[in-house]
Amino acid sequence: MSTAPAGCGRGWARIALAFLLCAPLPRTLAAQQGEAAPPAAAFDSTDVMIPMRDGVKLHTTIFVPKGEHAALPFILTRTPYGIGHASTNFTGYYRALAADGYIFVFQDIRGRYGSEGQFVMMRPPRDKADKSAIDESTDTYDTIDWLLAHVSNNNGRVGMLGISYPGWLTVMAMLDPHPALKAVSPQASPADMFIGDDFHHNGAFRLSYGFEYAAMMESSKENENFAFDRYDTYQWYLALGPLSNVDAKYLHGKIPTWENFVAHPSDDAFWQKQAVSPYLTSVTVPTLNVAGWWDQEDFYGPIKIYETLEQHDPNHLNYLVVGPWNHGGWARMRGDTLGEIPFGSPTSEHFQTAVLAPWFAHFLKDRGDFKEPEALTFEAGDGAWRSWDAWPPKQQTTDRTLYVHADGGLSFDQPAGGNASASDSFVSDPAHPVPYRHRPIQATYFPHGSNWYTWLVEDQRFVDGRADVLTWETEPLTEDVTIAGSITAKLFVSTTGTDADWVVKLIDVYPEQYPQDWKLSGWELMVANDVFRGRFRNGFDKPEPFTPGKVTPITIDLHTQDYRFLKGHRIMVQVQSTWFPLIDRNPQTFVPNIFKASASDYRAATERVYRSARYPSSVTIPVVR
Ligand code: PG9
Repeated sequence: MSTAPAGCGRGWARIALAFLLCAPLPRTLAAQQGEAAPPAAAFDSTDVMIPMRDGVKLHTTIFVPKGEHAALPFILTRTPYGIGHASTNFTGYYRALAADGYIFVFQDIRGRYGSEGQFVMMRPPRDKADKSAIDESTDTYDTIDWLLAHVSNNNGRVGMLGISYPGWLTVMAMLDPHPALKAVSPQASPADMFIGDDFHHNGAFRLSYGFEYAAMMESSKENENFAFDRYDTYQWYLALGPLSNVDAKYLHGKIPTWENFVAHPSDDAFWQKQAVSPYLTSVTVPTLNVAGWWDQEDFYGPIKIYETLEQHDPNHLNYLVVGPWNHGGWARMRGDTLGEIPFGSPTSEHFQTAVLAPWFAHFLKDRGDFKEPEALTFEAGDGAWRSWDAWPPKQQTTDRTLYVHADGGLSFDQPAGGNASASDSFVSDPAHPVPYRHRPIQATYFPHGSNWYTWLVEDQRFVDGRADVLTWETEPLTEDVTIAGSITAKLFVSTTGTDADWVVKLIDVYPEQYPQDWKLSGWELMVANDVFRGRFRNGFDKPEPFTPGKVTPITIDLHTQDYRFLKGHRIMVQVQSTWFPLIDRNPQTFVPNIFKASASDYRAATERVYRSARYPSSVTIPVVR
């Protein structure tokens, strides 16, 4: 290999340590967890600075298995988080691949850690009319070109994978793929930062994540967590007051991503240029999309990317796997539990050894043991993997609608009766927002432990008794109800304010007596959820005030799920208007830009959810026949 070593300092040592765990091993859980790690000497590693077409050099580490071997394919991961960090996080996952023999390549993207150039958060694809333009796609192309020419004994094929930002970088590589890129696995990649991923959901700003992530990424070239002066960030964000205080008190205009949040409060050209769907007009490379049902960061994205590619897949190269995982859980944990919820088997190990490794081996090494269905999903509640010929399934389900009723009832019966204004209501007070998870709410990346990673599976009883959370539930189910596919809430609402958020949660309520696992007795597990910022009900680029008191329909996409509500459990629906500080507080008074609202704009309002024959609020679920 003719390379230019860039030094073997602290970074190199971290990576080498990580790769103690990435050498070939038998692909069994016992081997992954129990056996001593093979020596670092299993790989020759080299640090290089790879030149891009504009002269910027990107810091890259290459790990070649030692000893005699046939020509090997590359597995490439590009990351903004520091290549030592990426590889240490992904230990088990890379180990499953290493068992097959690959040349592993990790790269710091432009402007991050050891690489030159300028970092741009989610740099949009370049304007192809500008021949000198660069983007993450050209950087990947140039990297692959260099690897093929400079690393000896490669087989001319490259696979690429990554989770979240590195997943999105994988999607970018697919746009103009290098001819040697033969298989990709974008995992938990965001698709649209205004509609469904890290920064906003349905136009509602993800305050804690957006603020903390932007500050972490743009305060320095390396990750640097914002220093909160409190453990419970619920209090910190409440004390912050209106969002204009973020710059006034803390960021002082120095964090470009925060400035973009403020400058683009609607789904304008800024967000649309960055959203990936319009660029996904063909499946250029075999693609294994991966998502987790309880991904606290990017669940919308991977499903959207799969569904968009699926419209352009005549050669059947586009696949989907969804398991009972949080963000990246398929790579980082056994996957037999998430928080307190058991799944009955080590689902991550299954993914790593029975799906991921055979997938890459098939496309990069011509290995024949590849039997991947179109879509493979883990049906939680039941604890079984299911194969589908389409996702969401087209044939196997019937849409059934659960309606909310008086006295907290929920059933498949449509409401009857002549009183159109039958409804339930609550006062939503921005001064006392509903916490999204139980307090104390540690910072997202709090180094001494944060419940962020498992909040989606927390027991929702922590909001029981709050007067600003509406709850409806079925009688105990007399038979299992299995859902597979898309879930949609349709609310008929009114507000005494002129703007409002609507949060809908679909919940599995365990029986009060649950001897299989007593601590789960009565547990309220969110199966689907999302928030909708009411001003965007007629278009995410068209914010409009509510007319106070006027009944208004709102449709909320609760995404897809594969879940079995077991006999004896109940199905619950909850509605609330705050989810803090996950979502910033809606002032409930319409203002042109919430980032510029003043403290006096934040006012309590009465929110009403109708449940009459004329205005039947409901959640529609795809029930497996
Ligand atoms: N969820 C993270 C992220 C991805 C893309 C943009 C912003 C944040 C991540 O885990 O990489």
